[in-house]
Amino acid sequence: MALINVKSKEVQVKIVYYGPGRGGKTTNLEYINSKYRDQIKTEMVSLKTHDDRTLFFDFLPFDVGRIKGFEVTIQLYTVPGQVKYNATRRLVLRGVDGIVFVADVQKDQRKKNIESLNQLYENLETYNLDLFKMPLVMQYNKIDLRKSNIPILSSQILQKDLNGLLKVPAFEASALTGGNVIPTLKKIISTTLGSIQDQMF
Ligand SMILES: Nc1nc2c(ncn2[C@@H]2O[C@H](COP(=O)(O)OP(=O)(O)OP(=O)(O)O)[C@@H](O)[C@H]2O)c(=O)[nH]1
Ligand SMILES: [Mg+2]
Repeated sequence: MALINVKSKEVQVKIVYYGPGRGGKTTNLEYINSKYRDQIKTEMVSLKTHDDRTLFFDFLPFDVGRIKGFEVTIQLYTVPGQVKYNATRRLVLRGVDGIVFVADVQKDQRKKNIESLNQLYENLETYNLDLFKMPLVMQYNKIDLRKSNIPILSSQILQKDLNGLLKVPAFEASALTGGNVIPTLKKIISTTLGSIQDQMF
């Protein structure tokens, strides 16, 4: 549940970009950071390893203005996707209000996407949260590779693997070029705020 300060009329909403290592979560936030400078009050915080992998999380606060008299700040986080960091992933999910699942469309990442989604389900369970009730958007990232000779998964396969049961909004995207990064963000913000409003008012 979002952090609501009734006295100062502020709401802090936590959205987490989750998915397998090297899928493009940090690149999503970097693109958002570069496009929405005036809505971002502070610097993007990145805690990374020497080779640019996320070590703990990336953090980007995003101001969306007032809703029903409340000043709403969206806090965007990424998790470290490397398999060994599950304890950290679970920690970052604490208090989550909405999730973007960033899948990697490369064919050789098929199993990793599925494993990561299954682990997300389990990690949420430890907080008594149900993935099926969570505001969620799927992003099939690196779609620009279609133009290369790297084999990629079809959207039918991705939908079947990852979204067959969940049936949430899904976007093909390229965080590298910015394709569909902002539509993904807008969708998760509107879904999450909708769900918070239902709980608040
Ligand atoms: N071709 C292509 N490469 C991408 C895209 N998005 C990210 N990458 C590349 O994939 C690599 C990993 O991207 P990151 O954003 O660091 O991935 P991550 O999900 O944050 O990875 P972890 O922090 O390890 O979990 C980088 O070399 C990016 O430039 C994309 O849309 N297309
Ligand atoms: Mg990262």
